[in-house]
Amino acid sequence: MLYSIKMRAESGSRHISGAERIVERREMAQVMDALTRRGLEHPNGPAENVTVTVRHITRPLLTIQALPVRDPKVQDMDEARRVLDAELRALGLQSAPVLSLLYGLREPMRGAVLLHADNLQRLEPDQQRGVRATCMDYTGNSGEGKNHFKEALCLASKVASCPQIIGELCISDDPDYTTGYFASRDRGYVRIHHIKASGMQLGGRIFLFRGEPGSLEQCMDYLEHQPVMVCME
Ligand code: WAQ
Ligand code: MG
Ligand code: MG
Ligand code: MG
Repeated sequence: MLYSIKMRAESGSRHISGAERIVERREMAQVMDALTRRGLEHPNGPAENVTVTVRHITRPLLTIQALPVRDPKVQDMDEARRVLDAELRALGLQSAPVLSLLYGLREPMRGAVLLHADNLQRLEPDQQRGVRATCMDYTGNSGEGKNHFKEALCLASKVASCPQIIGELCISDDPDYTTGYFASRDRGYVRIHHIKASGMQLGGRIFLFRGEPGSLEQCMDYLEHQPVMVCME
């Protein structure tokens, strides 16, 4: 029997941090404790409340491979911009409007912008919240500490496996974490150092949607509810 355990930490209405695991019954107490501590001790805190939710998983699990990782040399924000430009243009997108949306996200969102790749319309039902990619974990996760890279690779691998998502852009909302990424099935997970200046509260994600109009529901259902285990091998 498997359980989804999700943690979110808030201060008033401000989102501070979130994390999740998929675990067996015997691991539950220890994982709940670790996630609760993480919510309380987050650098964007202090958190006023931490909510931990446990849900029995009923849908069949999907197991996927982690995206291959690329780590191009990027030494400043100009070079980061050029890498982002090139990745977006390779998808047939104009990069300027997408990047100004990404860098213009000033209100902290819990989820991502879901952006139609061709008409650049925002598709999230709730633009303040955004769309969450949840219900994923690594096979054999030891749960040791917070690792931005590993957690992002898990999320990005799930998101890239969604048939209607052609790419993802991410900037951490942690002020001192200045490495972000672009990810897609074709290009893999492209780490982008210096995606933002150190000390900036700025952060956010954009999922790029391309699909039949009727497939939007399916896409959001997959991102939010399909349990996915990610293999590192
Ligand atoms: N689903 C969708 N969007 C999310 C989710 C989620 N589960 N979690 C966070 N977001 C959005 C939200 O708007 C956050 O403000 C933003 O993404 C950034 O989230 O290779 O730490 O958790 O070293 O701050 C990248 C690692 C780390 C790069 C990303 O994101 C590397 C990170 P954060
Ligand atoms: Mg977060
Ligand atoms: Mg996170
Ligand atoms: Mg964060």
